[in-house]
Order: sequence, then C-alpha cells, then structure tokens
Amino acid sequence: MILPNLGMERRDFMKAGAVAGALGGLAGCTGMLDDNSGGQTTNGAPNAHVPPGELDEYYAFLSGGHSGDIRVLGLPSMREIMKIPVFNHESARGYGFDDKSREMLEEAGGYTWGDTHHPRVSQTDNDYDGRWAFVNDKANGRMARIDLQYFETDAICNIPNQQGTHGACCVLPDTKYVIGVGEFRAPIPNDGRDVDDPSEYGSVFAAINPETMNVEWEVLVDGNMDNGDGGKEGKWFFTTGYNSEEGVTESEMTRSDRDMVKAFNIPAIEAAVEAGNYETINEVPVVDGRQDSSLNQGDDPIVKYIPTPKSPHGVSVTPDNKYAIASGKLDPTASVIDIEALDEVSDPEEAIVGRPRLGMGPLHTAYDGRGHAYTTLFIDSQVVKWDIEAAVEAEAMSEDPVVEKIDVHYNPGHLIASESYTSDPEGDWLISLNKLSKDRFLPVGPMHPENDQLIYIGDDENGMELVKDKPSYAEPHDASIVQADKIEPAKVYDPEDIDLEYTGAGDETIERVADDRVEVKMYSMRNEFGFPEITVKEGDTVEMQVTNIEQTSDILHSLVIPEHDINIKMAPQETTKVTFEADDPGVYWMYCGFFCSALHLEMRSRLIVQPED
Ligand code: RUQ
Ligand code: CUA
Repeated sequence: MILPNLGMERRDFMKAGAVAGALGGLAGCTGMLDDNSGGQTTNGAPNAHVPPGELDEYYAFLSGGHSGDIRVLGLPSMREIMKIPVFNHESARGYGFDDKSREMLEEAGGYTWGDTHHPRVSQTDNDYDGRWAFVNDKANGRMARIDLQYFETDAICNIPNQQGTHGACCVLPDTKYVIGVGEFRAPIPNDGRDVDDPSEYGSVFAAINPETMNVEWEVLVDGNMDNGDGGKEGKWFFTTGYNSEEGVTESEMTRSDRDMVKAFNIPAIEAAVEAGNYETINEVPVVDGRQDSSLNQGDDPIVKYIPTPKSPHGVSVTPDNKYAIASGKLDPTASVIDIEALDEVSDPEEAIVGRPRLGMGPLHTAYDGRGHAYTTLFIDSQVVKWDIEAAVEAEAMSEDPVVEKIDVHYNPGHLIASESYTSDPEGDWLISLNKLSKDRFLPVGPMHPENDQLIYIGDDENGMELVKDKPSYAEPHDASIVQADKIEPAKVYDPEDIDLEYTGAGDETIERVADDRVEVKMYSMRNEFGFPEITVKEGDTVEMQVTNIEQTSDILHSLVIPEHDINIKMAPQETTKVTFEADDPGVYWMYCGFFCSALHLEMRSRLIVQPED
C-alpha cells in the first residue's frame, strides 16, 4: 500500500495536544488489573516466580536515566542483581574514587553525572555476542562501553560536536559502529559563533568505533534527531526526529504536522569520507547530510528524509529487517517504512507502506518474532499489540491491525521484549517501563518510584498478561534482554587484564620515590592489609596500590581511608590504585568496607601522617 496522504488528521493532533498538556496530573487508570502478586498467573503465562537458589533465564540491562547507571535484572524474576555505574560516582564499587575510573571520568569531561537512556548489547551476525554493552549520556553528549566479562564501564567517548546524545544503537549485523544520535541543535563548533542565529545551529549523527571508542565520522543534518535503530544488513540506519521547524521554543518546534525520519546510508557515507567530502570540525570528519547538500542530490543520497507525522519518537527495525517502524508520539499512528523499497523509490515518502492507528501517544515498539509489534501508548497508559503485515495490507489510519491492548500503570515510555533487537526474538517476556507508579506501591513521599511491569506475550490465543510490578528508582528508559547463556562473566579478575602490578603476600613495598611522594604496593586478604601501618610525611602525595589476593569468588575487600574521601574496591585478584594528598597530620584507621569474614572489623591498618617537623 502506498499512502497518498501523510498528513495527520487535525482532530487527532488537537486531542493529543490537549491530553499531553495534562500529563503531569492525570494518567489513564481504567481497567486496572488487581493481580500483581509476584508471579501467580491466570492464563498461559509460565510461573515468573524463580525459587530461591535458582537462576533466571535472561539478563535485562536497564538504563538508570539520570541516576547515570545501568541496572542488571534477572528475568522473569525481575530481581535486581547488580548496578553498573557508568556516568555517576558510586562508592560501593569505588567507581570514580580509584585512579583508573577517576581519570576515565575526568577525560570524558569531568562531569559527575549523566543521563543513561539506551543500553544496547553488541551483536555478531545479528545475535548477542556477550562482549559489550553501550549506553549514551543524553545530558553531556557521551557514549560509554561496558565490558560484559567484568560488568564494568571500561571506556567513555565524549562525542565532539554533539550536545545531547539521545539515540544509541549499533550498526548491525556485527556492531561495526555504535551510533550516537545528536538531539539538540547548537552551533557547530559551539565556540560562541552564531549564538543568536538558530538557523545556523545543527545536530550530528556520530559513528563510534566500538574497539577504540573514537568517533570515526559524523553527519550534519537538518532538524533535531531523537531515537535511532540500525537495519540488520549494515546499510540503513534510521533516526526519528522532531523540530524539523528548527525552532527554539515549544510552539515553534511543534508548528508543522510532519517531521522527518532520516535514513542514513552507511556505505554511501563511508564513501564520502573516503573521498574526502567532509570538513574537519573538532578533529572529526563531518559530512554534510543536510537536504540541500550536494551529497544528497544524486541517485545515492547519504541521507533520505522521510516525512512522518508528527514528532516521531521511537524507531525500531523488525527482526526480519523488512521494516523500520516509527511511532508518531503526537500522532496516534505508527509509520511502517519498507526498507527494501527505500532503495528503489525516488520519493522516500513512498517507502511508507503502512500507517496503523494505534492509540494516543505511541512512543516505542518491540517485537515477538511472530509478526507482532508492541507499542507503548504514553497517553492512553497502554501497550498495544498489532499485526505488522496486517498494517501493510490495511488502509492508512485503520485500527484493524490492532490485536489487543493491555493497561499498564502508568504512562509507559519504552518497552522491550526478550531479544527484540536481534533477528530472532524469543517472544515470551516484555517489560513496560512506566514513568508513573502513583498508587501501586507503599507511599514514600512526594517522589514516587517508577514501575517496570513484566508482561507475558507468549500466548497469542489468550492474550497478553500482566505478571509483575517492580518499583524502580528514576528512571529507566530502555533495556536490552539477553539470554543468560550468551553472557559469560568472569568469576574473579584475571591479573593479566589489569595494567597495575600484582602484589602478592611478601611482595609488599613502601618506597619514597621523590621528596614528597610515597608509593605503597600491598596485598589484602582475610583479615589483613599488607602493612599494619604506613607512615608518611605531612604534604606527601601517596600512591596506594592494593591487590586482593583471594582466589575465592565473592570475597571482596575495600580500602577506606577516613577523612580523605577514599573508598576503593578490590574484587578477588583485582589490583586497584588511588593517589591522594596526605595533607593533615594525624592517625587514620584504614579499614576494609566489605564484611569479608568474622574478623572483618579487625581488618584495619594505621595511616600515620607525621607532622612536617
Ligand atoms: S527515549 S522513554 Cu531515550 Cu523514549 Cu526515554
Ligand atoms: Cu576485607 Cu572486610
């Protein structure tokens, strides 16, 4: 079906606008299910209760939003297993305290927080390979990499020319690039030029090499971008966007009824870079992908602009790579873009082959691998299940493709189904990440938790079933759900993977390496540090390096130095270092912060800082 008219009906927009205005106050709360009893199910859903001592089937990696971290949940239990600090500082892990993580955060801009939205796990041949997860910092224009052997952040890229990295996703099938989708338009470079001339602002699409975490190239575009998702064949990458008006106030940004989905032709961009068709800005090759760029005039434009109603928000590619589906946000429909047709049509609008009417405030879409799409309806507080091919067959604006709607509590943003971002989703569990929880949990004051709801989607006959509520701290935006056996975390550190020298029992040293600099290398084990006391002079810089020589998994130690703002963690076989100034003479009881044995409280040493004379 080719759609003759892409305009949104005026009436729908009015409705959307009116309800959007009232969002702060009211959420739809009709038809609440009253069973959220930890996994007792009423129709086809398998029991989601995972008994004590048993392991979950899936990992779910949820972004923590402005908490700046990643949360690791087990599915279907929804038990939160671990947190991975990324852009924040976190004392239990000593993240942001030890030299390595502190320097990494410092080099990535020195910010103390970030806004994580879209965790994506690396893939090989369109399937999870267990190597890395990536996540963006929407606040400060950054992308981080998490090593899934150690479940820790190991690199952060501060993306030049990008203010507000919103979408984050990999170029598949083999994670050739991690893409940072630039949201806010600002002068490029942002050095004081054009501050009063918004028409000169721009936003860029950034391709990051996952191995080096450096930006390889960027593409400058018209309008704002929002979310993104990659096709599975390495050619097309899609971003949604709002503000094609290029306004700077809300009313300017929402004036027109259509915005642009942009389809980036990765090989054509690479060819332009190869041919030197770029300008270097802040050391990055920036290719001009604006509509009037010469690179967009021929038969093989580097960016195709697809007019779509209205401020489309989420976009995701179907598991079979046939369609990219963009949700209308301020329009009650989704646009189904035929990826193959995109290669053929001269007018990109003709690649839109379906426009089902889904409900109010469609935001994000996930897949079950059985031909269904699941879209969150922010304003309606529902998840709608619909049939993708039926939407292609149906007339535009038809509700016929809708299979079923389920109430969620309340105002869902993102949703994610198990392995939905691969070419072979499992089609059993779905999490709806709801922004408001209102009455669902014991009251805890004016700041409420959010509500991550587990929904079983494996039974097409009996329909979707709400299985569990899980309160979550603000605020998850997106997730990736990965089969547990595709990830192989280390049990203890391999000292070979750590740049610092391993210090075993008997190898400990205290050395004055300069007049005012002392280097300590020591081990830690139950129930002692390598030295019962360490004496330095007032004014010394102390480099303190500690190895946890335990072989037994799960026996952690840390080194806390009171009144010096220091807590570094040492997992088994890990060596960690902290450098600090011993400015105040006195005695400081350095202790271990993990309750590691019955003699844990006795695991302490004196740091003696001798007065200068
Ligand atoms: S975007 S739900 Cu990053 Cu929808 Cu948050
Ligand atoms: Cu080591 Cu407590």
